[in-house]
Amino acid sequence: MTTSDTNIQLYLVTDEAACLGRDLLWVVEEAVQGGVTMVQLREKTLGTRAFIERAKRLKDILLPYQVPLIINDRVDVALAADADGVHVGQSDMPFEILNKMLPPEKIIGISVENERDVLEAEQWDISYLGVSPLFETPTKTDTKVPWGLEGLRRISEQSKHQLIAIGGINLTNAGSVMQYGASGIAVVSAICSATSPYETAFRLKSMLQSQAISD
Ligand code: TZP
Ligand code: MG
Repeated sequence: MTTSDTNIQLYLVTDEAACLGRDLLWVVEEAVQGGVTMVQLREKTLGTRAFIERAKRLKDILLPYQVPLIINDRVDVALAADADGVHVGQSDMPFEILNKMLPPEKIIGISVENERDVLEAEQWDISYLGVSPLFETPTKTDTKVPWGLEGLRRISEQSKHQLIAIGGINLTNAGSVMQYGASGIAVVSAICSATSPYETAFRLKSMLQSQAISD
């Protein structure tokens, strides 16, 4: 199995602020039991040591479920916690350097915000492209212009990579996102802020699976 075969169908990106005061690790485990296939630990305020500690605890939780742990932005934290990979944006560590720093089996995901980013990423052996943002979202307001469903379709016609759409995706629109060429969806609030993260992950997963079967 190469990293590009990784099952990223239902990707949970964490945000403690979206968890309605509940413990983030509890929310993640519920979601994984419901069907999440990959988790990205995204921490913008933790110090390095606390970030590593949290990553290690999350890794211990995810291990029995065989769900990969991806670290947002911080290759040093990913290496320290022996996480399964790193997700970077366009202003983070450049791919060529990241690729040298990480062992070859690690997953690397990159956000693409415009057509130029997509073209550039075609030359790289990356695990997936994060199509960011697909729709406007209150969870992240410093984003570029949303791709929209037609933008997603355009990328899917050009790119060899798995496409994971992120931004404003929920139970209502997840089905159409898949119809427009995504191989998976990444969500924050749809799961972190759900009354039952388990139930919502389960319903999202069932929807994605039925979509895959009808293809
Ligand atoms: N990157 C692009 S949009 C986004 C990130 C981290 C936030 C997505 O949050 P939500 O709640 O799923 O719209
Ligand atoms: Mg980043």
